Amino acid sequence: MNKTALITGINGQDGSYLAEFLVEKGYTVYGILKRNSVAENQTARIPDEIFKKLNLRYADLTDLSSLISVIKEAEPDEVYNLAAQSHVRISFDQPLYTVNATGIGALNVLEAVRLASPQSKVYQASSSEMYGDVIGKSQNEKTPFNPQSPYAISKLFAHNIAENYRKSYNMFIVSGILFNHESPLRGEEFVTRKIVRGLVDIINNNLDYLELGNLEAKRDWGYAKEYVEIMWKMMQKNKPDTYVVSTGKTYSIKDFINLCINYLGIKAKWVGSGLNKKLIEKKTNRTLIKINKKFFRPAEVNYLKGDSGKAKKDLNWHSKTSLKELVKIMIDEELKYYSKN
Ligand code: NAP
Ligand code: G4F
Repeated sequence: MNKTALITGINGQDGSYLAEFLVEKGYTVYGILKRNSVAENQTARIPDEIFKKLNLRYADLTDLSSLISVIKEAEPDEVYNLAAQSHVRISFDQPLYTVNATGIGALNVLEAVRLASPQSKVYQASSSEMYGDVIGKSQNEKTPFNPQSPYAISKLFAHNIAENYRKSYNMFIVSGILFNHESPLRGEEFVTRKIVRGLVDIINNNLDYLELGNLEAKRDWGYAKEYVEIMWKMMQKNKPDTYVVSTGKTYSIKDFINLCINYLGIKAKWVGSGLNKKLIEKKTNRTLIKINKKFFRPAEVNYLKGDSGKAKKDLNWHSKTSLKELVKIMIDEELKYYSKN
């Protein structure tokens, strides 16, 4: 195939899966790392045999000249812009950095491509968080956006400027509005991985109890490994477009916990309400999960459920992994990791 791809955010969850996917397709893969990235020398997320084949360079989304240098060197056919300050709660603590990295950073990628390699195709990682306080039962490409956090507002700026560059400069820029997607590679500070890791720590007596925020919010959770394939599929179309990617099913954080404790064989019951809600193990009366208001957000996104009918029709794509299967994948991997360390 002999194609070259550049991935920003290559050491994140999606970047790691995408790097593996593209190397296996025969791509030459470049990736950018920040100076203090965890993956400077190696990353637990990328298998050794794939890591050896990557061309990693230092660059930062907030530094246009570094992006131009890498793009000039790589001359990529495809640029996947996956880098971002991607944590919604942290975007309230670091709003200026988030706008700079996640919003202006995406514009820097577009400008670097426009100036140094305008024929390169670009994928912009847009997010279902842009829907925010949603109107309607499910969200598709025509649903209005109503963002609720500095992160979502930054992503909406990036999404809009990407669509604007597509039109204004006739550049090949696709935008994937991906709903939440999880995996064993998910950062430990996101709720699904935090729950899986926490429960496995508790059953191994390494943690007394887990503290969480709002358990009533609902999310449409898919499997990250499947979602990187559709990023690539969008880039292979003749014309650039915008697509929603989702499972079409929604579950609360509490539903996710219930699936986890069932899979782990923990017999427990929910007691109390609001900030006093707790998960108690039946046999021992021990508290497994408590609520701590520090994990609530100043503004919450209560409900997300995607409609990816357009992706199904145009890209022949649908998600295959149910949430129950995803829970199994994540817990099995966590237990494996635990037994090794
Ligand atoms: P992730 O694990 O948080 O990865 C983000 C990556 O961006 C990390 O590798 C991080 O590097 C890098 N990064 C952060 N700031 C940077 C900067 N200033 N310059 C260069 N690199 C920087 O996120 P993910 O879950 O893989 O998601 C990938 C993309 O899709 C993100 O843009 C996210 O916002 C978006 N998205 C994710 C989801 C989801 O459910 N996962 C859904 C919709 C959209 P370090 O680790 O070295 O800091
Ligand atoms: O796992 P989360 O932090 O993901 P969130 O906020 O939905 O954002 C993720 O998905 C977006 C796509 O919609 C991406 F764009 C974004 O980059 C990121 O990958 O939180 C999910 C829900 C929230 O409602 C939150 O309030 O879980 C709730 N939650 C309850 N307790 C918690 C906690 N979230 C976290 N992170 N930690 C808790 O203790």
